Parts: sequence; C-alpha cells; structure tokens
Amino acid sequence: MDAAAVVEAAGAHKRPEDAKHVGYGTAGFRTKADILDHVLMRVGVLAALRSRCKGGAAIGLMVTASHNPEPDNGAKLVDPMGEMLEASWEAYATRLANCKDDELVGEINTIISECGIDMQTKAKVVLGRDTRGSGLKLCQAARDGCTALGAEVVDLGIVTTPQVHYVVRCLNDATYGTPTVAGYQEKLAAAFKAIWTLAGRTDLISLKLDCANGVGAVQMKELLKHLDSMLKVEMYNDGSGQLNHECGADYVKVQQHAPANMTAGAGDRCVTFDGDADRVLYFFTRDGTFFMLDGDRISSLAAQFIQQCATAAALDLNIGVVQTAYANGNSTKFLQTKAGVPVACTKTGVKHLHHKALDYDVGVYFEANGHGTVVFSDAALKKINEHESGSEEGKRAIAMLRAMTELINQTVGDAISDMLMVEAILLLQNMTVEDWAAMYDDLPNRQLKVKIADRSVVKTTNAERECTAPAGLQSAIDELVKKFTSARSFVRPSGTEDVVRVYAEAETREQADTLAWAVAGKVW
Ligand code: 16G
Ligand code: ZN
Repeated sequence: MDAAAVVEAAGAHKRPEDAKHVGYGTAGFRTKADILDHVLMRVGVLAALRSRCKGGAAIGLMVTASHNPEPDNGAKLVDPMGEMLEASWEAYATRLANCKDDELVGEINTIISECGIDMQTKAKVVLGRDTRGSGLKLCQAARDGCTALGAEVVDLGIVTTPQVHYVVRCLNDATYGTPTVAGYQEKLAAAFKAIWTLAGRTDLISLKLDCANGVGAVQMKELLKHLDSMLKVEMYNDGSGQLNHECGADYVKVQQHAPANMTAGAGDRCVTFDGDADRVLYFFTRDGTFFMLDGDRISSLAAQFIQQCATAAALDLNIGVVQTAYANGNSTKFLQTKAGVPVACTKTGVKHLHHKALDYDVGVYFEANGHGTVVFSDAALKKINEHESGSEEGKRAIAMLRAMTELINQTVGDAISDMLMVEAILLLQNMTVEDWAAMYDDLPNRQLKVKIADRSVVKTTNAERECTAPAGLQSAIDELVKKFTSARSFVRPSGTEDVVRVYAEAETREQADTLAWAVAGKVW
C-alpha cells in the first residue's frame, strides 16, 4: 500500500475531531450529506480493498440516500455478482469510516492482514450517484479513496442503484450483459420488445409514473427512446421539484394516497418509484377510493405467472416465494393455496430475502414496500434455455419465460425492470390492474410505532414473527390475537429508527386497529 497516498487523501478529506459515529447498516451509510466527505473517501478505500480481496473483481459504490430527504446522502457497496456487500465486511466499513485520520493507515493494514489481501492484485470500482446535489462532491471523495489505493474507477455518473448492481455483475460475468448503462437499456428494451411481439399487441400501453423527482426520471427518459412505440408514459415529479418531497414510493405507501402533482383518476394505471429507483408500487382509484398494489401483489402476480408458464411447458421448476412477516396474510394464503407456490418467511431486509430466494430454481421475493426481484438459478436458466416443448402453448410459455429472464434485473430490486415485468405479465395475460387487484383481497392491517426507553429489550425469533423477550410479551400477544378473526400480530425492534414496530391484521379494519393498539399497549 502507498501509505503516503492514503495520508494525502486523508488530508484532503479530513475527519472533523467531533465527527459523529456512523454505522454501515442494511442500507449502507446514511446520514446528513454535509458530514459524509471523509466517510466517502474511506468507503472508496474499502471498495478498492474489497475488489482486491475478490481477486480483482469489480465492486460497486453507489452514492444515494434512497427515499430520504434531499439534504441526506449515503453510500452502499455492491459485491461482484451484483449482490449487497457481504455482512462480515459491514464491520470493516464501520471501523474504517470512524477511525481518526492518523489511524487510517493502521486500520487499512489490519483489514489487509485479516483478510489476507494481496495488494499486487488489480482493483476496480464502479461509481454511481443519484440526483442529489451533494452527490458529485461525495463521488469525488470516493474516487480519491479508490485512487489512493491504486484502484481503477469506472464512473457511471447519475444512475439508479440497480444500474450499478447490473454493471458490476456484467463486468464480472460477461454472460449477464454489456457492462454499460446503454447495455442495460438495450437489454431491457429488447426483452420487452420480445414480449410485445409475443403478445401481438398493437396499441400503446398508457401509464402515469411518479419519479419522486429522482434518478428514475433521468433513466426512464432514456429507456423510453427505445420503447416509445409500445409504452406511453406520462411522467410526474420528473426532477423539477424537490427530491422525495410529497412523492415517491415511500410517501405513497405510508400516506396511502397519490403523490403531489399527480391525480389518479378512474381507469388510470399509476406507478411510483422511490428516489434511487429500486422500489416500485402500483396504484389506482376506484369510485374515489385509493387502491395500492404493493410488493406482495407483485410477488403474487409474478409467481403465479411463472408457475403457469412452467406448467404449460411441462418444465420441472422449483418455484418459491420469499416474504417477511409484514406480508399480508391473504397474499400468503393466495400463493400457497391458489397459486400452489411454497412461501418462506425471513427477517426484514432485502439481503435476507435475496439469500433465501437462492434456495429455489426460481425465487420470487418482494418486501411489501415494493423492493424485490426474481432470481433464476443457473440450473433453471439452463432448463429454460434448452427446453424444447412440443405443443404450441408450451413453445409460447418457454418464449415468455426466456424473455422474463432477460427483462428482470436479477441482481437486486429494480423499479424500472420490475415495472416492465409487471407490464409484461399483464400484457401477456391480457389483464387490467383491476384484474390484478382481484387476485385476492388484502386483510385490513395496521402498523404502529412505539417509542420505549430501550428498544433492544425486544428480541424476536422465527423470522421476527414471535418475540422471546421481554418475558410474557408473546403470551400476552397470543391472548389478544385469539379474540379476533383471521388475526395475526407481531412486534419487532426497528433496524432504522429508534422505535418498536407493531403490526396487526384481522378480518375487519376495526379489528385490525383494535388489535394493533392493544398489542402496542403491552409493549409500553
Ligand atoms: C431497510 C431495508 C428495507 C427494510 C427496512 C426496514 C434494505 C436495502 N433496506 O431500509 O428492506 O424494509 O430497512 O426498516 O435492506 P425497519 O427495520 O426500520 O422496519
Ligand atoms: Zn431506494
């Protein structure tokens, strides 16, 4: 290591004496942008080390704070196959980000020796940023960190988080696609065109899209240049207003109404992305009532479709859905009984779902908040690509599955790719969003936040569906749940806020509310 170069970078991106401690959590680093300069330089250093540790594979570094307000920013690292940073490295990230300037060289050396990193190996880091004003300067800091460690930097500029995952994957696995943003656009466009042709559609699909005033707008405009004969997208919150302010997937999900500047009229098919375009939700209004199609609905649509294609083509595929405790009970019931697909449940957080989804030939996972994707194992891809079906119906089903494997960004949840997947399925099955919504009815549910002195006293097991501490809480919840019909409730400490979250669902809205408040009463 060139210690002098590290010292120079530390001098250019000084850590203030009173710097706040930052932790690398499920969403990477995320805090106020104006205290992140030294952190980003160090994340650049870590990305270079990670690349060498992985034998010179490209590593991604995305500068974003997703759905947080504009003054925030953050950073996330992407591992070689386009997956999230391996959990064991999160501790290195936190250590490196928080050490004093004069401890930096020592910390780097510790990581080098603990991981047995060969510093002669080449290193490559793929940088991207969302539309935040602070992004350019923070990317420069990250670049300085990479350069100090002698890593090559590929700067993608303003891109969505899933595009960084895609490019990283392609650089390390050429079979996945061309490792550029243009390659991403072309791959998705070609797959969607193939589906369009299969469906024999002639008129335009019309959508209203809320881009959260974020990077989704920038990238959708590019993609639409390839798709303008198929999709007519009216964009709202396309960057002229404030990022994530009264708009975006998180806002729409929490508020349960349309974003600012957009009306959802009868018959409108509305879509909303979050600020870095890795989450997507659909919504519409019926008789003035707001109706949301969340991650559970996307999972149900995708899993049922893939299952039906496999059956039509007589293809033996082990398809599974991964959900969290927040999944609506009726979505789970629909999948298990009507769609005939097994459902697994994991802890909240995309990395847990993604990991579990890899257990299947085809793993479909979505969090209710709209983050998710479908992953196909190598064995499944081989089967899909080599299978020959005798019947016309079987041939069509295989062609549909092949196009799906190209259309879906399998590295991570991707709002653009997921939206095209939903459109493709609706198109191929000649379904409206109303038909989609009619697949099952959501059980009324309620989420509450409870603030207590120390949320870490609440401990859970069984994918957060049961609590093991404090003593007596779970039996109290069980007693309450028994009093309601089709009811379920759980509590868990939040990973992102200083609160305990309470979830309850039951047959009626009134029952769900009463149960949630009663359970919250036991947490206080
Ligand atoms: C993080 C997770 C998200 C999860 C949320 C739960 C990732 C990339 N993000 O934002 O998936 O839904 O945490 O937050 O994994 P909570 O622990 O505060 O409920
Ligand atoms: Zn996001």
